[in-house]
Amino acid sequence: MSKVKTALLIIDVQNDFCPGGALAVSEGDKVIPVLNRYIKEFRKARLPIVATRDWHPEKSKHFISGGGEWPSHCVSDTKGAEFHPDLNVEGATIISKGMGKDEDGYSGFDGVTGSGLPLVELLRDKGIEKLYVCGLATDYCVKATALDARKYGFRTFVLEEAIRAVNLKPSDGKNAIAEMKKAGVKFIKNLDK
Ligand code: VGL
Ligand code: ZN
Repeated sequence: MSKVKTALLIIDVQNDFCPGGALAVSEGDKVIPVLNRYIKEFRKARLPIVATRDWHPEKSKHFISGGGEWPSHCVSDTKGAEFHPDLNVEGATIISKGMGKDEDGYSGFDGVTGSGLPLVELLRDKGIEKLYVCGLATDYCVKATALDARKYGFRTFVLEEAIRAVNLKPSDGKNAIAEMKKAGVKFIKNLDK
């Protein structure tokens, strides 16, 4: 792994985004074995692992019931909001986002740790310069997080085998990848590249 201080940033691998969940992403669970391999490598290298979670209130403008776009999902402290049980998240720093009732919280950079520390401060405190972004969903939270990461000046890589798209429109995932590439996000298949 590279010498530049790097963090693994896992986006929203929660029950509601996996098959059977309230806002299931097709093949969302397929990212899990891939992610578990990355998690192992980061642990071995003693590099930080951060896992974001969508953590909405019961009533939110993010939901159709509140005038938004989505069926209710990832309501805080429900089964659907838990990380998928097969994801090895122990030891990861958890970032919660979308907690306000007027908030979408697509970007991990809209989120905070349990003690209220914003993601960008957590990463800067740890001296992180480079991010590997992965998880769900390509066309919403992965995209928003990767674009913000570029804005904050991080070298940003998306692990292309460890993302899946919602694809409300079939081309959304592809378009999201193009938009990220245009913003300077690199797509890689493996950590050594
Ligand atoms: C997400 C739609 C709604 C995501 C979150 O994690 O990509 N997508 N809320
Ligand atoms: Zn959401």
